[in-house]
Amino acid sequence: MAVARLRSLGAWKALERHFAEVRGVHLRALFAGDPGRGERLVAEAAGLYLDYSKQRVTDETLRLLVALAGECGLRERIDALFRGDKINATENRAVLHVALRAPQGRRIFVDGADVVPHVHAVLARMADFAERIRSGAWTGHTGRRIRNVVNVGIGGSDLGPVMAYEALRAFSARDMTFRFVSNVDATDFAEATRDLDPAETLFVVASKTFTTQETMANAHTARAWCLAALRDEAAIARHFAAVSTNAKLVREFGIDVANMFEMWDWVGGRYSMDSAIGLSTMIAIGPARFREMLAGFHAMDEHFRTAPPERNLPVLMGLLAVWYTDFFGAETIAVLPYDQYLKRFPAYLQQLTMESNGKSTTLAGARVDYETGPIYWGEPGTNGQHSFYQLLHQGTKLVPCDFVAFARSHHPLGRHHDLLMANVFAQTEALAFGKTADEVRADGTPDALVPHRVFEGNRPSSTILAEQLTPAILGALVALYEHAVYVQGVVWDVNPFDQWGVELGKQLAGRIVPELESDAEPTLAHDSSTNALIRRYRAQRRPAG
Ligand code: G6Q
Repeated sequence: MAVARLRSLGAWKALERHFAEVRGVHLRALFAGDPGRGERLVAEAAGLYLDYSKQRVTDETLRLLVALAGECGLRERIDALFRGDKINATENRAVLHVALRAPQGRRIFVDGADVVPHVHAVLARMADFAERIRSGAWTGHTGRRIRNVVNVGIGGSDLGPVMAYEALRAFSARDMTFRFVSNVDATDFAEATRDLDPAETLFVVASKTFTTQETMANAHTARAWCLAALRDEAAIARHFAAVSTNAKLVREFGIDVANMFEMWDWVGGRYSMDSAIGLSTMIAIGPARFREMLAGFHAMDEHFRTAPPERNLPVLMGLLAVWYTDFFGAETIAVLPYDQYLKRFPAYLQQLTMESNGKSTTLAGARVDYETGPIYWGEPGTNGQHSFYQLLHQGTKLVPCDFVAFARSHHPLGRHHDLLMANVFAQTEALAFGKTADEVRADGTPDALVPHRVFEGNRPSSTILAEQLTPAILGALVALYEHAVYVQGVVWDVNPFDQWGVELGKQLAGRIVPELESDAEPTLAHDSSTNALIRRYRAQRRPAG
């Protein structure tokens, strides 16, 4: 029987001993003992500046974490990723999101065929289509130009597109409306389309498999919505495009394959925002900006592939997550973007991180005997400060934080940006250094209140700072997290690229649907709770009388 081996590695054992020595060391002491720490424990790449000096690490911690990565074979695993090896072993697939942003002329092989020319061919087709929509050269069935684009997809076929659209709104065609329908809850479709004119609306049905229940339900509803107004099957060809690997099902749905943009099984859903799944993004920001975004991804890819571990941003961030998860026992990591445009970034990261590393079986099939993927969560600042930051500062849980901020705002209005940035810096400072009882007393605080107003500090954070949120910077930022997740996966010895954990619920729902839809009272053979819930739903779903 396979056995998880991580805890038996020399570097792991050394980290355990080291942790016992440093767990109580306060960031105040680390900074006091090393005046240059704030300028030393930083790294920079692809326009991103990472300050990790406010993390609870010493030089020795970093050395040992890098040694751990070495013992886990990180170098070879990075090479395997970029080579196109079938590192998604449980699905026997290559994992080549890096090929999606490889410049022309790079050669990356899957099963003996260079995939880069295919990537660029699809990008060129997308660019042509996007330009025609944006310029008005492409018209709807009645001859009106397309003003609304609705992306219909879920999971990896939704979260990337919606996050990127929101992030890059400042670069988007402002005379167009972009909406995203994902949930099988009809409210999502109804609210997204209620004020749209079908004659001016294009649906992009984004589904790698073209079988996903939610997306197919929404796509069929979209079709009916379109036909109810336009009353002609021929309209579908003007109002629907598809992104998929499955031409057969796209054709069967009635979408002209001339409007289908291809992707490949070596692109994982949550790693697909710069494949054709990004078609809505490209229509929003235009092909040139889209290419800038890809260049940002690629710059981070190159950094990840070539930089030494101690200066490698994704390696450092991945290892820090391991340090907190497995040694400090931290269960969550907060991602706190101080930019309103990144409001969907935490949700995007939740899929990227948790669907990737929320695993408990090693590649060889053993049950892990250590903690893996932490829970990622967050909200844009400063809103969170007036809500959950209380727990970050004074709660009993250790929550490492990633702050993300930009030197220049797209909206330099009055004092806003200085106020915003003052808050970022203040939060990282308060978390790290806190406020001692003596300092609280010195403010004149009555004795009884002193314990309530003490901030222990020693709460770790990183700050990621960039000049401005541009397409290239967004690309670099997403690639940073993609690769950090890979680093974690390598150490935890899990496959970050499958998602078997989403299957059981799908299967069971498939069995329950007919039980809900049948007219006759079905014979239910679930547990007593599920049976009772189904019965109650059937009894209550029609309004009385
Ligand atoms: C992501 C997952 C998943 C997937 C959705 C949509 O990595 O595989 O979130 O993206 O289930 O799948 P389709 O694109 O096939 O509809």
